[in-house]
Amino acid sequence: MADLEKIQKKLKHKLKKERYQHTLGVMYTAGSLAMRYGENLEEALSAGLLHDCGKYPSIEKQLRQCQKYEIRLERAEAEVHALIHAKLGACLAEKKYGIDNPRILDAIRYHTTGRPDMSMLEKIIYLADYIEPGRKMIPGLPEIRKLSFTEIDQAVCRCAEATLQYLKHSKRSIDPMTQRTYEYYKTALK
Ligand code: DGI
Ligand code: FE
Ligand code: FE
Ligand code: FE
Repeated sequence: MADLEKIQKKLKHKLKKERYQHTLGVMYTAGSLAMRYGENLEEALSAGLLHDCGKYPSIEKQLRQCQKYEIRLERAEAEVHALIHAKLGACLAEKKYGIDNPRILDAIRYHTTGRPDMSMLEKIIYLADYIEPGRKMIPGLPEIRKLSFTEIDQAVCRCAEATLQYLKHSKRSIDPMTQRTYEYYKTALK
């Protein structure tokens, strides 16, 4: 636990106030889901706390840091700025926050797009990010919140579907992984 507190202090300085508040919301929500599904509590708290640690610098700086750490971004990824912080975050969690647990690093890496056949910890972070108490209310959110604690795969499917709808509606480019996450969970539930 001492480690978690240390990381918390460091992040509080780095992140903007709202982002830090969101981070705490995700940490505690991930903790609750870990209790529900019998996952390792400390791993869930750590992954929740660090999931957006790649988000503190500006996009320009995020891109520079990716170069510095030799993180390979597909062209589409470099163009879709919302996705950079997930890969960068996994790298910074390892290099700057001393996390060497690959389960935690993958949960950070895939928290924005999800991926097919996620581990329980990956699903927990993907959903906690979406449902934490500080998220502004959007249609369907109360149901996804409830589903997260009852039918986690259905919750993932609904979350991916809602994200795709939002991206289409706002005419943003869709990363293939975001699409694949939805397809996988839609098919898995049939
Ligand atoms: O970092 P957060 O804001 O807490 O949450 P996040 O990492 O899940 O990022 C959410 C944003 O990323 C949200 O506005 C949807 C967007 N996103 C997810 N998949 C894609 C995407 N944006 C684009 N353009 N393309 C995607 O495939
Ligand atoms: Fe994020
Ligand atoms: Fe998300
Ligand atoms: Fe987040």
